[in-house]
Amino acid sequence: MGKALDGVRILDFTHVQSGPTCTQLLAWFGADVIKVERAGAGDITREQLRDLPDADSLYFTMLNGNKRSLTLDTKNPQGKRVLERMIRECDVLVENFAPGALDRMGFSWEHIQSLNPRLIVASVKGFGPGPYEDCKVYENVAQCVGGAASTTGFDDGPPVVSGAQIGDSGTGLHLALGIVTALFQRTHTGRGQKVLAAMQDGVLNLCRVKLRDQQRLERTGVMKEYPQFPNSAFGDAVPRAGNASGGGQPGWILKCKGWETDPNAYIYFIAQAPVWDRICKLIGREEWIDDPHFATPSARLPHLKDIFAEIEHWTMARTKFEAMAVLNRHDIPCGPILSMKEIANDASLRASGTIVEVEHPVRGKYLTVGNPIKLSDSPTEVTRSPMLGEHTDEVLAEFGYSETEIRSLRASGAI
Ligand code: CAO
Repeated sequence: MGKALDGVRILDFTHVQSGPTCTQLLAWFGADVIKVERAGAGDITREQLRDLPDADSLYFTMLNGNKRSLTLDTKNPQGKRVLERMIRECDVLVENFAPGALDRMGFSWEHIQSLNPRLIVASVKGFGPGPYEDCKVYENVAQCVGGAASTTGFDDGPPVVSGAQIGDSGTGLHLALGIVTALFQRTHTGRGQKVLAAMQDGVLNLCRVKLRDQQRLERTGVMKEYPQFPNSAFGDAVPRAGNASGGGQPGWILKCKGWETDPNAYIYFIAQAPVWDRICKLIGREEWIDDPHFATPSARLPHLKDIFAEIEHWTMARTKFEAMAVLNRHDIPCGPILSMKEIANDASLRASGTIVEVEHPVRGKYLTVGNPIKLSDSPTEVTRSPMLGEHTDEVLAEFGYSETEIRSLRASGAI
């Protein structure tokens, strides 16, 4: 079966996490992703957080599957000529260098356009245009400047960053959408274009409910679904909301059996309005169904702490999986807090291809995430990450270089 992006050739100058997530997604959809790395060095993550002495790290292998690796020194005069030839024949160039690096290499937008006006040039940067546009940015910086950190954590503690890599992988997702959209537009216009995904913008896009709440707060001075209500005062900016549910359905994380020794023996419980009567019956508080202090969602808001404390008596008598089974029978939305160990061993995630085991020539078997987006006509087969320069000769041959020319490029230090 063919793949959605069959025939799309991508020149992949990405490194670390944000850009590689984007190009790995495109590779999963069938694009030919040629990862360009410096000989002898490669993507810095190949050697970061190594768990095996001489094997590419899991950091690298889990972000670069389904790609080919070509070594090329783009600051070497002959390397520059190779890059020019590749630009003429590729569809997309993706990069997440520090601001200005592509220009410093001699590949300005104007130069690239003169070589191939159909090329889409896609970039991740920390910030969009403005006072910080020249700054380098990593994941947690993006979470801090995009509104995630100030709104995550508990009210009486400092800002907290999330384990979800919304700055890097989140921006990679945004960029991938920008690229396929630009490819679609090119089918009408015949022209390439620049695609920019700034990490600050990507994080803010994922935090839009907090920008919503900022405006609600400014208008009304209070947000009744936040745990600060009704006992603490609100300031002038959206506060940290602990584990309160962001939407109109109140939720909280509750202890389950074993919480004293297991840090993940908890469940997220949503006191959804349509099933309020079932919740009351289940926890033995049937009188709350008609009690005017508890009967309606707005009446319940000032008592959420007490309500969840009562529900917690019920959850603490069960394991998180027992609680989940019973709650689901009653159609009450909930979610056990799953550890990474539990997720790694989850049979259904493996069966669906969301967690995949692949074989690597140096490190042996390793687990990686598979494509979280399933297309019925474009199935994803996850393959291992490439060794540094594994495909240099193969790729150069496809771009018309003879064996003699490849030997001479190697002698010059260009590849
Ligand atoms: N041949 C020759 N030179 C190459 C090359 C190649 N194949 N690949 C990279 N280089 C050069 C670049 O041209 C650059 O040279 P100059 O500094 O002379 O312009 C140099 O290598 C370093 O590239 P860099 O600036 O991107 O790398 P860094 O380690 O200094 O910064 C990072 C890393 C991530 C902070 C920066 O790239 C960045 O801010 N990127 C944008 C935001 C981003 O994606 N951040 C997420 C990273 S994941 O947490």
